[in-house]
Amino acid sequence: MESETAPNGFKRPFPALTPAQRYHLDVLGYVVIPNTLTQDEVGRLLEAMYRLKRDLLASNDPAKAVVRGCRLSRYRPHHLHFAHVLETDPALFDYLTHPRLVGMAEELVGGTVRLEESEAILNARDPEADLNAPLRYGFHTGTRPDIGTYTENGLYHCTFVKTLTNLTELGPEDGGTVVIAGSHKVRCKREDIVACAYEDRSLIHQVIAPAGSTLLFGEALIHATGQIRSDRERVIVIGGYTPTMFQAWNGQEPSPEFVGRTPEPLKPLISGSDRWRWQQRHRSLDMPAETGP
Ligand SMILES: O=C(O)CCC(=O)C(=O)O
Repeated sequence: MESETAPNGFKRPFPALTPAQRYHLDVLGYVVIPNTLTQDEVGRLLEAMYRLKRDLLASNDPAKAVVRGCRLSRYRPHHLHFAHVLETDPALFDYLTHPRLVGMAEELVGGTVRLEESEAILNARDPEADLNAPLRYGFHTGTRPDIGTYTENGLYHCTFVKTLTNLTELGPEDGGTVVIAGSHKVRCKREDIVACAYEDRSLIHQVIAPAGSTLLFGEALIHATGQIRSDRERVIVIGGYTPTMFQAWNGQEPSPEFVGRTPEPLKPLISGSDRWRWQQRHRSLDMPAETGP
């Protein structure tokens, strides 16, 4: 298998998924790849996230504070949602430009990508949640099957893709992301699909994975934050990727200074500078995954 080595030398695997992982992604709309990060990478990222949390909460008004380009888009004592973590720490930059993870995103997009957003969530059990009530989730999507998805070589592709990596272990009670399996292809009203999933809860799949594992999915899949029922805090880091001609999420465009400091081979990924020079690339199901150097 040959790698995508752009003239600028940023090498990532193609395809990044094994045929079985790709099939899982096609059928269910997501795949969880265990242990994509080493323990050292997870440790560096956790340190960076705890430092960022400390620095943001040290401000007089954490809901409005901006630290190293990052702000809290959701601020409740048990749930912090960080927007634009890209510029906050080299560990986050390394995560968002991780060749294997970018390769996974490119495989699902079907071509070269730009970073569209960089986020993180640090959450714990909601002290007000009634753990005996039937579970309800904040189900949502970032695109729709008839707008943001297409088929090539018989395989599903999506133009808005996320990699969610958990830095803490996720057991069944630890609030891993939940998804409605198969909803990435169903062209029906979202509320109707959600109603079906509440009626047959086997359709709701939850991430259970060791720390350092990555959930890959396209944003047409209906998904939500899971419910934490344990005493364990959850920390996840999120990369959003789109074709190169798309825009970054509102308020998540990298600063010109940061782009200026970014190594040349990674600039198109970080800044979207390739714009309409999008290079499409589609695998077939039988291609084995390219394993890294
Ligand atoms: O908290 C989670 O696990 C879900 C995050 C999410 O909904 C998203 O990144 O779009």
